[in-house]
Amino acid sequence: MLIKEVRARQINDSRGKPTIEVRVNGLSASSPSGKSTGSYETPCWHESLAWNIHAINSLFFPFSFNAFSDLEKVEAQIKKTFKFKDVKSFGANALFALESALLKACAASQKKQLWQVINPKAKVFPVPAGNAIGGGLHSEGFSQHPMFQEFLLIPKGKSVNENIKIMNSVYAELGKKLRARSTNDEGAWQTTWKEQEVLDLLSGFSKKVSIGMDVASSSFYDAKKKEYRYTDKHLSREQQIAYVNHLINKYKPVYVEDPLFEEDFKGFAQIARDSFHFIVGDDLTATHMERVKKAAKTKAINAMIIKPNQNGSLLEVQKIFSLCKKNNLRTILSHRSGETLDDALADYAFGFQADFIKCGIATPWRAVKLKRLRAIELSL
Ligand code: 2PG
Ligand code: MG
Repeated sequence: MLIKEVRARQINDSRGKPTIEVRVNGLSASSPSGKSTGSYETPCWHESLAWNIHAINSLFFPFSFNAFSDLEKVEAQIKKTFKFKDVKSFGANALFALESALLKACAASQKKQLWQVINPKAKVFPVPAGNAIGGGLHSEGFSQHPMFQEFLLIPKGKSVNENIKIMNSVYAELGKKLRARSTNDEGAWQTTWKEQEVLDLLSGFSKKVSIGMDVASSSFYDAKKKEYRYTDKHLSREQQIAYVNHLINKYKPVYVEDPLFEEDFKGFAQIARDSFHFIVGDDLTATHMERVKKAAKTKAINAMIIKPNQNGSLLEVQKIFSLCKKNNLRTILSHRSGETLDDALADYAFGFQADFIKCGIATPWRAVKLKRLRAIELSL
């Protein structure tokens, strides 16, 4: 494929915040943005969104683009043009949208699906993990909410199609039981219920779904006082570990994300050690190669969240997937709380053969990704 036209422009995400959309030969891709961001994420922009839009519109691509590995040429060109040592200096959101648009255009030019450009042999579908009841930073603005950021449904169906139906029906029933009147940033039900009340409610659906939870504990950890600050209690590190272990034993979630703050690799390992479930790093690992290596070496986790726009480079994202597989770490490809209507996440989850895809349940920004995953399943 000849790269004929590359255009970047500003669009709004689901929170109404500006982000980037890149169009390559008429095919577009965009970047989401997080709210409970980890300290180790690559910054979204080099200087600003405006700088990146201008930079992409003036980039010169003196080569053709025919395969995933041609991203190497693109990254080399960016480094050369802007004299960067590391391509991520370009900004993760700008780099991801550009690379994603190039891959989409490449796929279209070869009459392929996006996932086929990543891995034509992909076979196994990721299990959706859908945020059904929310709290934490995603429920900012509501006076009372659980401290945990996400309570996820992990459906027990046999196909993507069946799993989506299960998630939708359980999500609707939960809304009624909670008498919920609003949803938060990710379309998860807003509630005043506390963690254990929510977990008790979810346990009632155990025939259809398993429970996942994103504690996102960095968002309520006070580093000076070394305390996890809940509205009704302040827990020391040891108390937080005991609390999380108690919840794990009682509710048997298949997946617990960021149970401790983002620097406590040792604490993570203490929880993960005798686990039959997945202890997941998100803020801990931040889709950052060095952090993933450290987490693998210290056995801090047995699964991790991968967010392409936490890193920016899809080449590195591919390497991180390989590293996870080598170290027997399960992978969860994830959306962000501020999303766009881009559905490519489904292709990346399937193409990279992630074990799970975390992309929400309700609202157009989330549903579009599930719809795409179902379309891939139907096409095979
Ligand atoms: C998370 C994500 C997505 P954010 O913490 O896992 O659910 O939130 O995009 O706000 O970082
Ligand atoms: Mg998280």
